[in-house]
Amino acid sequence: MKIGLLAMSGIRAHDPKLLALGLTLPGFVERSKTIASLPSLGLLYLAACTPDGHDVRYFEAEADGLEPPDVYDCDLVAISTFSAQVFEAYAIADRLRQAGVLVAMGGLHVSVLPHEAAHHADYVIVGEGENVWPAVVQAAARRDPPRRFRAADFAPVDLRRLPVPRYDLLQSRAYNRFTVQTSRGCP
Ligand code: B12
Repeated sequence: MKIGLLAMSGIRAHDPKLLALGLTLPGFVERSKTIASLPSLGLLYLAACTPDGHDVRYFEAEADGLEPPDVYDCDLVAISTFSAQVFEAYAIADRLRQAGVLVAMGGLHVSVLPHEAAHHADYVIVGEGENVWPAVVQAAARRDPPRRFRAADFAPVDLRRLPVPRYDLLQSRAYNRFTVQTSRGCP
């Protein structure tokens, strides 16, 4: 399968009432061009945990709310989103599914509101993705009907055994920094 990993890039935090008052936060927006150029560590971990035999690519949806056209070449697209970008992520997921692309969604927001995400994704993942992801890929390869996956039903993630995130997938974009992970809190 062709698997696309789609991160929601750019800063979306905004308050319509403050914007209407003229509080456009130019300094924050300028600074955000730097801080928002971090790649999604979660998706790079998933890439590293993808079973062999699949073609994996990393994409970013910019703050214009549009997805890169190449994601439509994928059989499965995994979207990671926080709450700030979740409605854009759902809109992208809806368009992808309409085009016949399978969509998996995970991350903090989706983990808290999986029933909401289930309206927009074929496969909704609750919790840490690494040990669940191979099962999601298998389900997509079989084109299984929509379902929810819970990390709690799989072996707990052992940080000492995690592979190195697939930073090598980030070739086309000039990132100024990369994140690394030293510990995890309560799953
Ligand atoms: C790094 C970081 C950033 C980076 C993000 C870089 C990026 N491209 O991902 C930057 C600096 C850009 C950023 C910005 C913001 N952030 Co921030 N950030 C973090 C931070 C410190 C670490 C995130 C991380 O990398 N975690 C490690 C990875 C491995 O974990 P993960 O992403 O959760 O992924 C795992 C699972 O969730 C799951 N998973 C995730 N996605 C998917 C998808 C699929 C398909 C599957 C199967 C599984 C899966 O599997 C992964 C591996 O286990 C967290 C705090 C934290 N400790 O998590 C806050 C945090 C995520 N940020 C937060 C916030 C509020 C923001 C901002 C809105 C702040 C602001 N006011 O502007 C902005 C929003 C930016 C935007 N695009 O809109 C909140 C989010 C709260 C929420 N409910 O959404 C957090 C939790 C901090 C907090 N407690 O307030 N942030």
